[in-house]
Amino acid sequence: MAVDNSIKATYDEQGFVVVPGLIPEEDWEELEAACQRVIRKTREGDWPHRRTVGKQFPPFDIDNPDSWGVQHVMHPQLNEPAFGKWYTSQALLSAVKQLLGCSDEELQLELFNLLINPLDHDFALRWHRDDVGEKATEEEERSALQLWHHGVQWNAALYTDSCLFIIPRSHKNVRTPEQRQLSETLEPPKNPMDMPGAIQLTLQPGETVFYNSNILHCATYSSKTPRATLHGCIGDIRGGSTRARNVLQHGLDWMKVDDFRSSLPEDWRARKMLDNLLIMQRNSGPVGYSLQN
Ligand SMILES: O=C(O)CCC(=O)C(=O)O
Ligand SMILES: [Fe+2]
Repeated sequence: MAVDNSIKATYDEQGFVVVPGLIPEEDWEELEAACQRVIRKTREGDWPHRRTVGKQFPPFDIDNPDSWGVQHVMHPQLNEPAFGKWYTSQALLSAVKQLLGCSDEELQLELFNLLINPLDHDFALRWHRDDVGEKATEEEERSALQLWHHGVQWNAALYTDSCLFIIPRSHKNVRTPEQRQLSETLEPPKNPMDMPGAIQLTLQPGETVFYNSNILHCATYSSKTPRATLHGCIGDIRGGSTRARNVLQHGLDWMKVDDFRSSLPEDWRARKMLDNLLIMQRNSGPVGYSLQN
């Protein structure tokens, strides 16, 4: 029997897979410079769309000046074409299509943010699945996991990044009683490695981890360790509106404006991806939020 070495086999089995080399050498400098500019704007208070220390999940507020993420890096007001160029690049989309098992026409443009180190406070996210509430019953958890096959999320590190902890294979399994107990409050863990089955992921510069965003995961952010990690997701329209809440809770109305469309690379696929997102947006009512904040 042929051994299946594809990234998809690992991704399906483990719920994540690490892939090197998706940021082409010749684009690195441009992308890193764009990251540095948007990080500076965010820290200086010139970019309002940010992940605020003190808030783990959307909606983010403005209560703390310190930030752990820059939201909406493809927003035309940031005027940084390097982000849209990479988000729609051949290497990245070819990995995404492999993982989703879908065609170019079925790709759906979704979120693209940048995860950064806070400057003045360490911060952490509790153990969670991105779109399944912490109090979900075993039955609710099982049915949510069964329909989560139409999108993939990734972290692509520009600098060595050890922030993310995950429980391999937990994208297919409901929580054990012990895992449930350690993930049903809003408190981040004192030590993520106390969670049964947890591993800490370390990405070297240029490595990308693709993960099922409903895998159990958490993260710790040290103000001492520089982080610039490209954090995005792409869907597959065969999922219909299953991803609407997860994606639209971040506030994507700005994607409706022509300025955004015309800022995307001159590529039919980028436009088609946007059209697919806009269709999902039109077909969805108010989505609320996935997790308590
Ligand atoms: O910081 C990370 O790598 C994970 C972020 C995360 O889990 C989230 O935004 O839901
Ligand atoms: Fe998450």
